[in-house]
Amino acid sequence: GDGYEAWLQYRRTDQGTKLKQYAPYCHIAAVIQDEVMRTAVNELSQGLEAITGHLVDVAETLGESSGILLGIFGASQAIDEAIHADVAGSVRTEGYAIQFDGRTEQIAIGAADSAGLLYGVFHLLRIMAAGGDVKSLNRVENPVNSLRMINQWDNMDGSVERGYAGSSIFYHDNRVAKEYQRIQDYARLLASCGINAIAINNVNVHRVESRLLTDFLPDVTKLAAIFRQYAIKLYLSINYASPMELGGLATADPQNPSVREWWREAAAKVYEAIPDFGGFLVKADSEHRPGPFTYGRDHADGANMLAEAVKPYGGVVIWRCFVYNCKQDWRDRSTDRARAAYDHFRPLDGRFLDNVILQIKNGPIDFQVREPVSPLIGAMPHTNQMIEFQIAQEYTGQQRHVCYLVPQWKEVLDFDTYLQEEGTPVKRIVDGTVHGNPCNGFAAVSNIGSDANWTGHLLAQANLFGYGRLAWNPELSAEEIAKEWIRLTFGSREPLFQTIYDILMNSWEIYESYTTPLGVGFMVNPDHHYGPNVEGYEYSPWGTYHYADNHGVGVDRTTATGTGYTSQYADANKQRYESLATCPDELLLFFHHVPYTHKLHSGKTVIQHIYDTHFEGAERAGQLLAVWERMREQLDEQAYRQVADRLEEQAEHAKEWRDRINTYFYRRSGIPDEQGRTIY
Ligand code: BDP
Repeated sequence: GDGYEAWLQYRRTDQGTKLKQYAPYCHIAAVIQDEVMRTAVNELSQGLEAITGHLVDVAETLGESSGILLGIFGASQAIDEAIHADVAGSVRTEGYAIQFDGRTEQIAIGAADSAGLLYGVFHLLRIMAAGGDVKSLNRVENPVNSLRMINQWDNMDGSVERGYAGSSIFYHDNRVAKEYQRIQDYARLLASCGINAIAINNVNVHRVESRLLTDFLPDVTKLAAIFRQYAIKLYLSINYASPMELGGLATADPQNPSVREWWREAAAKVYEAIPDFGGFLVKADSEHRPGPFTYGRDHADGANMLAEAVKPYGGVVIWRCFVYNCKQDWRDRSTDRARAAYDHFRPLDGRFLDNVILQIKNGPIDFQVREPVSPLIGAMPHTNQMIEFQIAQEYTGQQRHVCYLVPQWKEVLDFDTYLQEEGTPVKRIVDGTVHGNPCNGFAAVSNIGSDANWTGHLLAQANLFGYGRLAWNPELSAEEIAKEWIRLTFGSREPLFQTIYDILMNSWEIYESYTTPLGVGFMVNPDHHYGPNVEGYEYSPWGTYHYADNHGVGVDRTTATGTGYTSQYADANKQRYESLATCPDELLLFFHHVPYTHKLHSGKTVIQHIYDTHFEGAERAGQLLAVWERMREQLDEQAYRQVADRLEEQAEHAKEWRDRINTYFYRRSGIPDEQGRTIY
């Protein structure tokens, strides 16, 4: 097919055994209490019909019959009988228990709320769609993170900022789209992997999008209703200057009473229309966006004003920490962009209201193929924080190259911050356990658009799926998630299964090897960020440099001789990055400026490492195409073509990367390749 069904194809289990195995479950018992529960029951019956080819009946009870029982603890007697009170007691908000009873041949899914039932249904369908065993089911699942959010960077003109999969499914021609089916299908995809929140417009809010809060509120209300059916809360990105742009006020100063009143009224109207509205997402004082700085106020002043406005309704303000001086002077090495988020926000710890959450990008700069973990994460014990990832592959091949990002996110989540002691990983900060903050979780920039297969590159669907699964449970491995996604999307036939698995699992390493070396970052074309550009940002005011000259390359961010960035980490990490002896190779040029002849821990010199990885990376990119071509017979033509076209482009483009980067460093260093390969 065209990929539209993504991982929810519920492919008919072709083997007779499986068909037989699942046939007894074509009876569902549920007393539908609300619309989310209705969604769960519909999903389950449609899924079962697709998988088994049998008609499914839905009734209020099962009686003696085999089947599937859905219910909310305390509200369904059947569920309370089927699932022991101790088990039920361990199920928390949005969680579920799922269990098979051999005596009655019934599968029971019990939850504390209807969202939990929906997640339980998707769990069961994941197993059945992959032909798994249901008779051993006996588990409790609770989401590790309470907020599992998606950020759309969609604009009302229909474009998507950093969108690589067509245009917006939410807007066109400066209107909210009426293609509700598509939006509902998206909600379903998101819910199926555990997402429970969405901000539906770009963090860069232009004048027209500001009006989502006012003139377009009736349309937003419709969208909220669609997402509500899937237990997903809707949020809006807001424009800090709205009191001026929409309200005609002379200022947006957060201390000004009329400004505060304007926001209170705006919030009241939104909540009147959408009582379960999530809240506001804010990019302020960043990349030319308005914010409290204009009025001599700080981010706490700015965020708290909005937080007060949504507080009476249980709303939150998600305030982004992507704040830096985008007009800095490249000669001024004391203004290191990597330092900015920490320098701006750390001093404000304790000043934010408890319904403000700071949203922090995973790295200190900007979603590069390799960055250290942002030192701000965990560094504000008295402030709610959440982590921001980018599913959209802005700097990782723009969904024209394959790059499975889950392994990268896993490294970030497992990173030990040492903020309390050894064993204080990012995932425990983000889930709220380390500092005991009430609000926390994951956000990520979506990678979907109007393309039939949602993500442009079919294999990029794995990133959306993987993000949701990881937000639900960061303990899942990148390997497990990849396998799950492949099974659901392509089935488990060999050698196709293993081939796709290998492509995904190697893809990040391959992409990194032919692009920017050793953590230096940003050797991309300005503006659109696709493809190599050796000095595109080197002398621009955006603060993202490699400082390559004839002697060496890399940014000295040490405290001893550089920008002092390393001091933002807890001591163990500071020491590790500060010293050449312990700084990991893959981040060397992020932290140090070294001569080309510097020896890495791998034993290679920096320059030889650059040559070797670039030659190998481009070659491996070519092999991806070759292995895919061998899978032709096993795939349907559309799926085959979609991926083959992209891999072809990747193979060609990887050569361009190789040649541009190698030539640049060859000319800079004057050191030839040890292996005598031709450098163009
Ligand atoms: C950068 C993008 C830019 C976004 C910005 C952000 O290039 O388009 O607006 O991040 O996160 O990665 O606000």
